[in-house]
Amino acid sequence: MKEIAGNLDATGLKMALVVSRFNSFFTEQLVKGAADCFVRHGGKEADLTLVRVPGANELPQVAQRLAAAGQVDAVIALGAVIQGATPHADLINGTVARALAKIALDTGVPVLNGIVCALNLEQAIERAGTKQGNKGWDATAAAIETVNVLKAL
Ligand code: INI
Repeated sequence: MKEIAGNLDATGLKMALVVSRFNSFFTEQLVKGAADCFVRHGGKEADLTLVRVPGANELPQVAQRLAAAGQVDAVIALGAVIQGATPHADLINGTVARALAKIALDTGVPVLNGIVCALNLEQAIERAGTKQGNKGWDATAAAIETVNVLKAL
């Protein structure tokens, strides 16, 4: 059996982070986690581009522009949607997740969903650098692996 897998080497890769200002208490932690992951895996901080948008709903449009421009190997969308803060949380999560996945398929550029979807503040805290890790870090590791597995195909 021939097995193909992507490694976690970010050397020479360029990535864009798109981050929402909404719930910035959490999303800024996701940016830190994403940059830390990228650099720890051999990427250069100078090869990261950070783009800010108002909220999670705006992530797909900017992610689409960045992916279609072809200047980066992957786009990582970072946000935090917390239930209770809005009755629209489920709608935002579903709509944005589907849109990000479509952009990846339409452009061929990996677009990672690094959005914390939490039922409450405690869950959000757990996913932004405490008990459950850091969703920005996880999405970046997945981005590196996905870029490399596509290169290996
Ligand atoms: N945006 C978020 O990123 N997280 C949220 O929890 C959130 N809530 O709760 O409403 C949120 N709303 C704003 C939304 O993403 C858009 O910016 C806004 O609707 C304008 O399009």
